[in-house]
Amino acid sequence: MQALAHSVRDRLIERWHDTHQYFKKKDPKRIYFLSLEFLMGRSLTNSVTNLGIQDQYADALTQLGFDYEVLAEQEGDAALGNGGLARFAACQMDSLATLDYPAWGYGLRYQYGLFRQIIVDGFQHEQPDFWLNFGNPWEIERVHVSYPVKFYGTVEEEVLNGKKCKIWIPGESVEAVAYDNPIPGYGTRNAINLRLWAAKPSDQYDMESYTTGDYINAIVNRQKAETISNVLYPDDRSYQGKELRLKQQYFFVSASLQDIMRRFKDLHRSFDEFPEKVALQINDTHPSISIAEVMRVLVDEEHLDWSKAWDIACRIFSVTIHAVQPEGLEKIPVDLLGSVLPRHLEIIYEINYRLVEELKKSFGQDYDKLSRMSIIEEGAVKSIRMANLSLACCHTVNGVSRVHLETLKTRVFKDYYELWPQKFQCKTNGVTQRRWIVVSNPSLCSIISKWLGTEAWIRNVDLISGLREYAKDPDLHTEWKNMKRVNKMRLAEYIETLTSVKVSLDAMFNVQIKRIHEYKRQLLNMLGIIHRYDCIKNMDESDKRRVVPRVCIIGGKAAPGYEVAKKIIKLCHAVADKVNNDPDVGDLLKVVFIPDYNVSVAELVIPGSDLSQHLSTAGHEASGTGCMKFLMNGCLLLATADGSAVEIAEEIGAENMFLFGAKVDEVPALREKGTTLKGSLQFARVVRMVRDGYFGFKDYFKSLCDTVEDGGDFYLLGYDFASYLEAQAAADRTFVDQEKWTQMSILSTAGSGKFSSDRTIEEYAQQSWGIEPCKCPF
Ligand code: C3B
Repeated sequence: MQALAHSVRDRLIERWHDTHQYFKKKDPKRIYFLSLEFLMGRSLTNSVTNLGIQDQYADALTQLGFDYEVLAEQEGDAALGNGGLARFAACQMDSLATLDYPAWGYGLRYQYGLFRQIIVDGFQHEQPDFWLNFGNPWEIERVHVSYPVKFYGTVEEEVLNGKKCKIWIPGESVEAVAYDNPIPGYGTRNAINLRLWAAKPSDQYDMESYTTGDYINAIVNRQKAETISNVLYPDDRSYQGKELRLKQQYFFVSASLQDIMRRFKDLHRSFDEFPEKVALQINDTHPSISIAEVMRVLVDEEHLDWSKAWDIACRIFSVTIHAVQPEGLEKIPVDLLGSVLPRHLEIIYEINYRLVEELKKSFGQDYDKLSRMSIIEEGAVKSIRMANLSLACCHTVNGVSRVHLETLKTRVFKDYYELWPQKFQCKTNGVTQRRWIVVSNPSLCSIISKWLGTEAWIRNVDLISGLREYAKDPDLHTEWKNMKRVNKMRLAEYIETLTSVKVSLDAMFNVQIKRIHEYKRQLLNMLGIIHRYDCIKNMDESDKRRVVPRVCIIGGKAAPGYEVAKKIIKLCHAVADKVNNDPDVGDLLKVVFIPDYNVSVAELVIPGSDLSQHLSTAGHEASGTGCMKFLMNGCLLLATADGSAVEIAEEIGAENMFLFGAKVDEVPALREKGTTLKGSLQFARVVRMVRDGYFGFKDYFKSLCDTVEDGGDFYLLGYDFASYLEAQAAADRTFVDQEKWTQMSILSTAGSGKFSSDRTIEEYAQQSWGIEPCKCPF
């Protein structure tokens, strides 16, 4: 595997090198994509596919006595991210390369990626993912590309050319060393760079300690520097103002900006041209400190006037918000920021002062509004609102689906939207068909190419709609069903190896895989399964014959400190234990929890699924990208009208999916009703079964049951339960009619074109970044 990877890497490096020479020669405007997380998964299969050398490699390996697929399976995932946000960043990199955009990704090279999930007696345990144990063959260490990153210290005033200026006297310096990861495009010579920074001790500040004789402490302090890039924070929504996290953010932002500015200065003398050559994309609010850093460099180091520097900053930055709730937006306590980055705090105060002065011109003395819009949040813990810093500066604020943008406009950033409506744009997410069809579902890939008579859809996915014409063709149906069966067989073998549960290929494979969150409502899924189990238990033999057999597959990680999510995982196991061993049920129902869900598990599960579930309470899922991968693979969707599912329904027709539940605009009123809102009797019955210990662990599950009863049902499981069951029943009825099901499946794939990240990237390039393709000649 290592040898194979290195051989492929050689091919990649040639292209990557040529691409960068070409970019250097042409000097186009570049997009720099700053993200604290990238969930790349495996690289081998994707690289070989994009380079177009899979057949040659497979043949060569056969001659050497190896099997390409077996070797490919050996590769571990690069899991430098938590969930949707990070995987979306990875899809965007693939599209940027494929569409020949002059792009760079910048992030952190964590030594420990997202934890590995181990299940012991049905409980989640976390194990460290030291993914670099055997080295990472895909990266190139650039020992000569390194920059010092400074922290702490004080700010002093100095007079320079008769003008007062501030200088930051830092207290600590850490070296950022570049590790480059080539990202090949498909059907092009272009390969772009994902540059990840690792922290290394810096020599600069140690000399004194050595000379004062404190040798041991000097060494220990050197080593401490490396901890900055050690570990990825495993919670994807709540950030508790931790010093290490702030240091991680500033570390990668500072190194990236030094790199970007060096590249710019190699060819340009004046920062006036900076916005013509540089676009900076902030992926969620995590890298927002880059705004203060650009201001610091331009004002303190390049000695530009404040207003000139601010004008430049406002023209280069755009941001994408992925959160839905204001609580999901990062805040940093003022004391913490002031201690770690004292000069940046001053700069943020200055930005805020000028912002508030400008706001007063529009809103007068409306202090409530001013305080909501301020970058500084007063309160028990005075904090910096990183989202407001981004809103104040960025020329574009992107939402990730239409529903999400509406939420940003009408709730989360209402005041800002009223002030600057032109900044707000919708860029519905997408996923790359290269990884999610070509690599993970080769049989489907061949079918699509055969029926369309071309492989051009792999670069131009709009062509996939051409399948609609054959949605009723019996020959296509036969091929489609065979493809699905083979993929189900692969998945069934995987399930049996992992869990010892044998599943029937005739059953409907019904899947929910994603991070475990209350708003994603895996609990609704479980309660639905319990209801189904309860019904089967109460049936006579003739009724049982009409039941559509189901394999219910669930996978996902819970943040280590998220108790409710961990209880949901335990409930899946407790129910699975009972159901899978009940002779009354047999093949009619199986429940499987797939441990350690990650990108490569998704690549196996998605092609083998019949139905996928996206159950978020309406208004809570910013977009969702898992649903797009299932859609491309012809799995039918059972979903709430939330996030991108609304747009999917428009593309494929609502009649081709199973929609249910309260709508976004109904949710607030339903919540108001609170305790008066009772779930159905069926709902009460299944919750009672859990409460009464039917699946064991009575005391442990009590608090879980409390979350959905007694007026505490914030995510409206009780309210949506009846329509959820109806949608499930509709899925059963359709599944019995295999012709209809297959037709819906084909129409799903055929309607998935809009949800390619290629479309998303084109929109970003044209509407936000103002960049043009720069295609390296072959
Ligand atoms: C996720 C959202 O939860 C998804 O709806 C969305 O599809 C993706 O981002 C990509 O836009 N998200 C996440 O994974 N982590 C966050 N901190 C916030 C949002």
